[in-house]
Amino acid sequence: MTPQRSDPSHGAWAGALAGLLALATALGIGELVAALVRPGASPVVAVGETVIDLAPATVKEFAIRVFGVYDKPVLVAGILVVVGLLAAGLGVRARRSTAQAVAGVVGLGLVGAVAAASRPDGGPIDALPALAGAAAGTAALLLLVRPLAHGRVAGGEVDARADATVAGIDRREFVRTLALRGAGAVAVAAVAGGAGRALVRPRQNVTSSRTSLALPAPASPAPPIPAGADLDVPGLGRFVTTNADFYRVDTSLLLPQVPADKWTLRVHGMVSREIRLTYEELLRRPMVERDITLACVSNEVGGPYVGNARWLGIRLADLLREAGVDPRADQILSRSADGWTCGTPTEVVMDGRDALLAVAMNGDPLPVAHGFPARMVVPGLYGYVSATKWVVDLELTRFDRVAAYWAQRGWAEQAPIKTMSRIDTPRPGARPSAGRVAVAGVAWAQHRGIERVEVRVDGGPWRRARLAAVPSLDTWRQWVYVWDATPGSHRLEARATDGTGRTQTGVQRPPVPDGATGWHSVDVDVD
Ligand SMILES: Nc1nc2c(c(=O)[nH]1)N[C@H]1C(S)=C(S)[C@@H](COP(=O)(O)O)O[C@H]1N2
Ligand SMILES: [Mo]
Repeated sequence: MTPQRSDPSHGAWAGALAGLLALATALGIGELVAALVRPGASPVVAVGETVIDLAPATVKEFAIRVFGVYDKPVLVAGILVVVGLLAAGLGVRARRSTAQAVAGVVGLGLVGAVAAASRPDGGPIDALPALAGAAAGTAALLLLVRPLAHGRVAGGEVDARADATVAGIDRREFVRTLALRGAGAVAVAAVAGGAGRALVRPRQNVTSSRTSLALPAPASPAPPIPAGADLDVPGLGRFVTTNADFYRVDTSLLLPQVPADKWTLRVHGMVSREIRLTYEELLRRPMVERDITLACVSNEVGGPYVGNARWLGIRLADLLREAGVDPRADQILSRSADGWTCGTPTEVVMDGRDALLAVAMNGDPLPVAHGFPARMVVPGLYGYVSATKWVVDLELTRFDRVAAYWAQRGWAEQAPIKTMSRIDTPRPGARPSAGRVAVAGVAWAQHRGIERVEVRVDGGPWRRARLAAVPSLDTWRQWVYVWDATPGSHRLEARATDGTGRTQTGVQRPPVPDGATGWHSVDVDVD
């Protein structure tokens, strides 16, 4: 039979839909095969993590600032939109040239395959999910567009009526065929994707490993948190950040799931004795418990990426002394289960501060999102140069030999935390009543301590805030200033002075490359 003249728009929509259904099939099969190979080999996860790795520092900073903790869902959604558009385009193309469309699907599959196989924790076999997905996607696309390519339906109503005898039957048959095949594609996608998820969940889940753990009592308990560490000012957070409220920053789309009984830490490189530590051996060591405030270098002035918790762990310095560190090894290159790396100055870890290999956070085994089963915590250094989560490897090396993950991407090699203060209340745009208004917040300069916080109104003289008590130099410190507010618009600013007597600079600088500077300011309208 002769192909009919087609109404291009109708056929195009059907082609685009076919492309999207083929993509859904490919992704579903990809998830299923990834569940069998390695969850991180999921094409979407692998491409997403590759995008994160390739994104320049400024883009990462932008994403964190604009999307905050939702940066990852936004990334995944963005990838799906881009791939969805490509797939729709290939579907449209397939009506004219199935060869070109198939080449496009194979190309997309190869991108996913290369991304998965080249992940730091990946290998050649990780290419399988994307390749299987591409094969399934190709089959689905061919099944769906064959009728379109033959031009039977493309005409839709108009053409069908134009040739009532044949097309009337053809069209109904065509619609039925297409609907059946489309439903088939949806079913394959849903069943395969769902099965993939279901298979991954129990294997991925280290919950039982976490909850069955008995944490040892600390040989060196944390100094008690003094009464008055919490100023109890409404609008001011608690001195201890709960695990649920603690900020999370990392490069992984799929949290590494490392059961405690599978975990080992290798200490090697420029050492005289290599060490391999199991989790059981780790827990048998004398534990130190400390309150330490963690801060992210990406935090804007006034931003939320800082938190304070009680950590339990062993001293990294003890472990390194046992390994016998070569004095020329100025960098501890730590590596996580998912291949992220972090360079910490050996000197800082060895200088007597409470640099920990931590297993617990606020009395619970580390939450998976915060590094279960073990992570590093070093008071005084930004997280990206000190706080490796899911840590499995410590290599003693030199800064002039290896650059860690963020150092390769334009962030500073070394990054001590900058003295910072934040106004938590009143909030920007608040409308307090005239009279006594509590201006309160937190300030931090880990391991140097906060000696003074000052507040000024409308650029006037700096006034001292009252400081809360703290258990050590390694935590943030709450502060409050009682302001006699007068009606009208006002600007509040705060600045801190650390234990060495140095005052926070007012020069405004962005987080890249080694942490934001400037004074936090809040504008309010007093009624
Ligand atoms: N494995 C791994 N550890 C990591 C990161 C990461 O991307 N991967 N990010 C670091 C950064 S930039 C910070 S600020 C802290 C944040 O720790 P948190 O998520 O527990 O708050 O973790 C650090 N440890
Ligand atoms: Mo960070």
